[in-house]
Amino acid sequence: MSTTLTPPLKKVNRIAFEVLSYKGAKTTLCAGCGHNAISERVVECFYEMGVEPWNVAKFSGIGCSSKSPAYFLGMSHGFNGVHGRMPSIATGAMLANRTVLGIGVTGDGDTASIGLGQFMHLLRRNLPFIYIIEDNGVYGLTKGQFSATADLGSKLKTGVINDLPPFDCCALALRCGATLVARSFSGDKKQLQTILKAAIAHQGLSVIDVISPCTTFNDHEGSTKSYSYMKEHDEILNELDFVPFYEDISVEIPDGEVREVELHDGSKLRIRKIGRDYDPSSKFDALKALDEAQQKSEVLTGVFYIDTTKPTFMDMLNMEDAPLATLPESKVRPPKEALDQAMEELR
Ligand SMILES: Cc1ncc(C[n+]2csc(CCOP(=O)(O)OP(=O)(O)O)c2C)c(N)n1
Ligand code: SF4
Ligand SMILES: [Mg+2]
Repeated sequence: MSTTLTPPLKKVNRIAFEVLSYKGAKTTLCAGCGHNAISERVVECFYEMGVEPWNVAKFSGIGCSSKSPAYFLGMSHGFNGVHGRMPSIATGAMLANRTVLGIGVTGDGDTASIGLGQFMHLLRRNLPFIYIIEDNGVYGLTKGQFSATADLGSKLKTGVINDLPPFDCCALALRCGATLVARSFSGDKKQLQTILKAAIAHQGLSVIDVISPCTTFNDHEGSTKSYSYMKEHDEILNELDFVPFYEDISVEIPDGEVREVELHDGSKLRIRKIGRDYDPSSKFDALKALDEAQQKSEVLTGVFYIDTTKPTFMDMLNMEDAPLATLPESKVRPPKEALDQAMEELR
């Protein structure tokens, strides 16, 4: 007697893809590196949100962190730029095709040291883009020198003490124009997932600074970016919940305690304050909270600021919806009369 075995049903997301379709190459980073945990969160979030991987473009610069896009979304487009120059490449690409979802992964050196100028200009523009800083306070790839986010007084393995104050990438992002600003820790799976999903749904520039310990060069006693330091000093600002647009969950929200922010695609980010009075639509509150935390040597994590109303760079430039490469010549090339007129004016 023969029995027919039914193969087990494969788990798929809302666009019928398995999680495998969201993975990339096998990582070559060190065991325990925080960057690996962030790649895993990216895979999970893009899978769970049902993002079409072929409609995603990944960007990075140079560093261990900047190698990460190779380890997720293997079916997506990717561009690995020069050290610190990812923002201008990403800006050009996103302008050329506003139908793709852009995600950049960078390091604290890539962003706050060599790439600071590029980062600042990206912040001004509210480009719809997810900008993840994998922040370990050192240049991991070149063997662990201090970066510009290293805290004053923190110590290298060699005993060298950092005598310069750090740039706080979230404070810069708040001051200069990003519309979703958050900090998380690579070891906080739920918080990082929620922030990433909100960033996927947000139409504007999301800056996510993720403290991501470098197990090889900056995970020792005296480091302020180590796993043990984060365990003791992670101060969570708010509890976060993400309700995607395709799950119609209506829950009574108690007045005043939870703020619900509706994102561009109809998803909702629910922000519940913990302890202190805090308004995530106030840059002033956010900067004050960051300053206070720094004075107490705490690492504040959570969503600091969100604004869903500010026009994006594409809106400001009045860009076409269609990718520029698909526009007919009649649209991209000025007619002969326009050129003749310009020449006439130059006479
Ligand atoms: C123009 C240029 N300058 C310097 C370097 C050397 N370099 C490569 S990666 C890096 C720093 C990487 O640090 P970070 O961005 O924090 O990434 P991590 O390796 O810590 O993840 C440096 C200085 C380079 N590749 N190119
Ligand atoms: S050197 Fe540090 S940052 Fe680079 S892969 Fe190893 S642990 Fe990660
Ligand atoms: Mg680094």
